[in-house]
Amino acid sequence: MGIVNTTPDSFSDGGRHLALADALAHARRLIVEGADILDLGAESTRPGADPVPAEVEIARLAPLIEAIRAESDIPISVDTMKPQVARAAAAAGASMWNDVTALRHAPDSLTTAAELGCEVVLMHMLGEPRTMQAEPHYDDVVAEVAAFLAVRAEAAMAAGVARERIWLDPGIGFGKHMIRHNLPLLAGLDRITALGFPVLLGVSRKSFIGALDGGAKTDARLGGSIAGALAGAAAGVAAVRVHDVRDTAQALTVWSAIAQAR
Ligand code: HH2
Repeated sequence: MGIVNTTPDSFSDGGRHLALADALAHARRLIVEGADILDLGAESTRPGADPVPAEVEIARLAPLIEAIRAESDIPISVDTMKPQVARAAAAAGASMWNDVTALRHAPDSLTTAAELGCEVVLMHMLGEPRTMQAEPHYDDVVAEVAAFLAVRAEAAMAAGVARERIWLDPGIGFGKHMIRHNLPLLAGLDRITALGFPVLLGVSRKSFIGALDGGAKTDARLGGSIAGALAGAAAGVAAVRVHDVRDTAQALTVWSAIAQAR
């Protein structure tokens, strides 16, 4: 899954693809590089990010979705917590709703997902983006994240979302201590895949990579991002959400060729 952030403030690429033409050029590049899904976001979820009004999100996303749709049938996911935005995105041609709040943000999130009939990504986050990195605490991070995701999947199904449309995501970096929580979660991913839903994993350029590698900045985290993607592949995740599609796709191709030769 290739990331297209049409935001002024995303943590690693904010401002680079805010204009429609730039975002479209980036989407085209990711398709050529081997993305199987595009994930479009118009509101940063980085710690401390300011909320974006729904109309602004829609104004950034709908023309971009329509432009991509006009030239490609690649599945389009939209990274938003707002049902109005998910609706507008679906009308423009998106088929997947990636919600970092696991359909908890608005009272009509669950029913909207059911009504749209789209695929949904339910991600784990402790707290909300503005405050999530303030002293997160878990007794057993893998068990708690898995239990949360199982409960949200049940809630989605109870609201009418078809089981086969549900994806789960442990939410690396969302209300997790960089080392104490993210690493056990990555080591315990098989307990998330064991829940029986496709799992999406997002490690690309995240802070724990810098924490492990002498403070490496966002644009110097490709090696760590690929290491995380391969850890996900080894645990059986269905997709990895990445900024650097070409290098990640190559790593996954070689990794799976070796796995098949075993
Ligand atoms: N991570 C980010 C945003 N959305 N969605 C899912 N399902 N999983 C993730 O791990 C995830 C996500 C953060 O990355 P990015 O989009 O690059 O930054 P920002 O939120 O600042 O736009």
